[in-house]
Amino acid sequence: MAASVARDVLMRQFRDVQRGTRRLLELIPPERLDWAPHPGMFTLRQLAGHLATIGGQTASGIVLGVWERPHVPEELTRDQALERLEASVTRTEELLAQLSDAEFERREIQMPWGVTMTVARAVAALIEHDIHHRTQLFLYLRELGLEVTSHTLFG
Ligand code: NI
Repeated sequence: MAASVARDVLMRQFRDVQRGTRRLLELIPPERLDWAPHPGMFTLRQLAGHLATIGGQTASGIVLGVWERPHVPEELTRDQALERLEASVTRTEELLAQLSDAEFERREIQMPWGVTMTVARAVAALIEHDIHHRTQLFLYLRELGLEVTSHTLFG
């Protein structure tokens, strides 16, 4: 079977995005986990927990058809978020590795919000979602006075 360029590019981008996420999670001041910029927005803990688990949860939906309900424990620590991120990245890669290149590029799946898309497009949507929340975390940390820059993400 021919190697899938689209698959390689998407999976590499997924891993690259997680590396930046990991660097931001490491900078979270543990004493500020309950902080949020505005009432009703994610707290730092909720945001960290969401970023740390969404990959594996989404891969479960994409590959197994089991869409897990996101849940962030109220006492989640920064180190636990980092552990969860590692587990989530591994789980995402292991689940998606179960698919052939043809399935990855062409299998149609139903997303929880009702639209149908290929696995490749769903992985692109997962990455887009990760980048959205990673930018949110970046701004939270800036707001708290930490010296995060594009070098933090890409350096
Ligand atoms: Ni989200």
